[in-house]
Amino acid sequence: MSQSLPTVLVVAVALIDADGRVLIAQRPQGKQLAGLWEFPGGKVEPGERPEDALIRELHEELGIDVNAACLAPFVFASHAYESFHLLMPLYLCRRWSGIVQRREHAALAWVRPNRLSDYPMPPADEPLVAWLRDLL
Ligand code: 523
Repeated sequence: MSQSLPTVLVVAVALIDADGRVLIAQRPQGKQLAGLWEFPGGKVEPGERPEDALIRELHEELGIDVNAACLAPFVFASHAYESFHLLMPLYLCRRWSGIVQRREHAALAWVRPNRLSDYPMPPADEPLVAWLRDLL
């Protein structure tokens, strides 16, 4: 029954470059939802501040450093996966230091907001695209 599913808090980011393109990342083989294009991020560890979790994930996954003051919470995704309910704030970020590198994903892509829907995404991420298109 969906009410008995645990809620898992995941944080994600829309990195936006100077041309208004958004970074999406393809989940690698061997992981849940492999092949789908996600907004980068990951799970918040117990006791961790969500913004700190995102800063940690961006460093690990993309090799960039982000200041918490540059993370603007934008919209929440909420989706019942088979074994847990995902709650995922999407932050916007236009400033970071370092060069984005592919460290953990199968591929990275900088995509114009009106082309994001060309990329198959996890069901939690899909509804976020329309919000971003309206904003950017
Ligand atoms: N999502 C998701 N969208 C999205 C992210 C970053 C994550 O739907 N933009 C889902 C995918 C996983 C769960 O959230 O089911 C946790 O994400 P992540 O990236 O931490 O997943 P895994 O596969 O690395 O999980 P662990 O190996 O358990 O850490």
